[in-house]
Amino acid sequence: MKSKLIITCAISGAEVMKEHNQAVPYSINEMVQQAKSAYDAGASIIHLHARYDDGAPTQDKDRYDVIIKAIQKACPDVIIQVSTGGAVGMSRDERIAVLDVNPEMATLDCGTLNFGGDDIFVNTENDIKYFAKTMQDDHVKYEMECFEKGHIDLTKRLIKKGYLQPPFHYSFVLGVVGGMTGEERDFHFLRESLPENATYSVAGIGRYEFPLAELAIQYGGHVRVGLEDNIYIEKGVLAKSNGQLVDKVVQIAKQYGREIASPYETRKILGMEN
Ligand code: KMH
Ligand code: ZN
Repeated sequence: MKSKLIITCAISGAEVMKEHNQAVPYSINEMVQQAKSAYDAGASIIHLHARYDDGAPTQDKDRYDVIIKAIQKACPDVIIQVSTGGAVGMSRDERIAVLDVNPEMATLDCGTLNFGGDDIFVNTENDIKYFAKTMQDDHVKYEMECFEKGHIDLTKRLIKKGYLQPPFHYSFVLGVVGGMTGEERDFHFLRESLPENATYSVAGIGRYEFPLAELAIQYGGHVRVGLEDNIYIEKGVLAKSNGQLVDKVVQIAKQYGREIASPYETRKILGMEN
């Protein structure tokens, strides 16, 4: 039997701007509104990038702290997954600063890739070991973000050498210019390449968002949606909120008889209960 469906909402991102979709949150109040819309619609995890009021991305722990506390006030049991990826061009030290807020969950980016134009999102093997060790020492649950198959292969090498500890939870982020596409065969290739007993979530960028969500729902995976990944609710129509994107996934899940996991159930599925 398939487990209940975990929906993660990537509400803010670091690269998407209000010029792309007015609903992208910058201020603390906007972050809370967007997180609450996603949570009310069925998201149990909020994937969070902090922004300043002018939209500039930051990994500053004090800014994260204020945003996290404000979101928790509005959505008391929600799981907040902070980004250690930050924005393209940030240094390792800058990116890891967010872990000083003692988050419950964080991303662990598992390889380097081109990120459009001249941009490179750098995650060397030593970066991954360093981020993983810091999170393990601090008991932060990590989600391993893989943008192509080679990233999964690298995690398997690191698992063998003892650098990564179970239970393993992956996220396939597909459709980044420079990473792997999000076609159906890509999805199957990746899920069939995972270590035994790993759980996974799928985040499709742009037009890949909902087709990949539907596949993950059918095959027992989990789903991430949100304005970080996709600004449209359907072709050419901007999403009004993160909640609207989450609701669309909930409706697809209903068609397949897949129930939605609460934050409590999500912690159990991911082995986060203490
Ligand atoms: N903003 C991207 C360069 C993560 O959150 O860990 C990296 C990213 C991954 O979004
Ligand atoms: Zn992110």
